[in-house]
Amino acid sequence: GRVVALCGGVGGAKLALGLETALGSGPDSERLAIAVNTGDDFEYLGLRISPDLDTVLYTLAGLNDLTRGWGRADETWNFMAALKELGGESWFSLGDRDLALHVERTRRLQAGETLTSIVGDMARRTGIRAALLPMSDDPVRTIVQTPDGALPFQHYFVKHACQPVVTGISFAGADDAAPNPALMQALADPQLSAVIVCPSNPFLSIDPILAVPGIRVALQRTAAPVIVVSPIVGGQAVKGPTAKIMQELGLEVTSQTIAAHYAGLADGLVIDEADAADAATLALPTHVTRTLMRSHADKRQLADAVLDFANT
Ligand code: FO1
Ligand code: CA
Repeated sequence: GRVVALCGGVGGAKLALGLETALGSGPDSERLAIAVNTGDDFEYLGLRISPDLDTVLYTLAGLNDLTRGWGRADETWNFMAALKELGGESWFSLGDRDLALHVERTRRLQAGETLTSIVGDMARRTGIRAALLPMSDDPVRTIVQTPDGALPFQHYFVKHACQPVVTGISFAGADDAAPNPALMQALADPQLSAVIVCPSNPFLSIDPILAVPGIRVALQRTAAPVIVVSPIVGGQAVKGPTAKIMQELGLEVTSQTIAAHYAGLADGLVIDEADAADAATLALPTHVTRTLMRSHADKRQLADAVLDFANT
């Protein structure tokens, strides 16, 4: 059957790579569709920036930078340095190689092509077998509420380095966005065997996907099991501002909070060995395994465990 993965940036991309390896070696290599958050997207220097799509693209293509967690490996920064000397905006860094993708994507968008078509073509050209699907071709923008007002996501995340207290999160444009048609088709496919929610931030990376009209309902309707991989390990978030934001929103950083967040949607939860004690108190079927993904073998191991759990 087919598998749909919902995914944000780094953590999600790692499992997406594991899933592609696990599924791609079989006879049917077009089995994996990856729905990617575009709520982090914004316009900068006249260019369309799509951080999560690019993290997934670069990770699956083997081009990603491992230490930064975003952008390309073997990157140089001449463009940014020259721009800064000229007094240009430079709080958000685009590497020289990364710039090529941004210029080409923006040109094609301006020529009227959809984001889905552009990403699909770039994925093919970089040797990716899975279908990379932006959650929507329409603009959805994650907005972070703070005591000093609303901030577009990248302003909160990069310009303000996640310092402001988060009092709420909203997804501008979501109500009017159409879900990606290829995603809706994959979710309605009778051959669908599992939906995997990758260990991405539930509030910042997965909620925007679920906010696009039609996607949540499609996940509820499918007969395929919806399996959530918790981004919590040992009562801490693996990466990024997840734990800080959860605390600011008054949520405990536990598997219970993750389970409650996906109540009515998830059929199973995968949690880390470090949180094994939580399993007994969770209302959902739970599978305990190692969820940290450092090596390629880790990614493949988690992918195999999640797919096995989904099929039991
Ligand atoms: N993150 C940073 O912390 N600083 C940057 O200058 C930066 C530039 C950047 C450029 C392209 C891109 O695709 C991602 C970039 N990111 C940067 C990461 C981005 O803010 C995050 O990956 C996400 O939006 C959070 O998931
Ligand atoms: Ca269901």
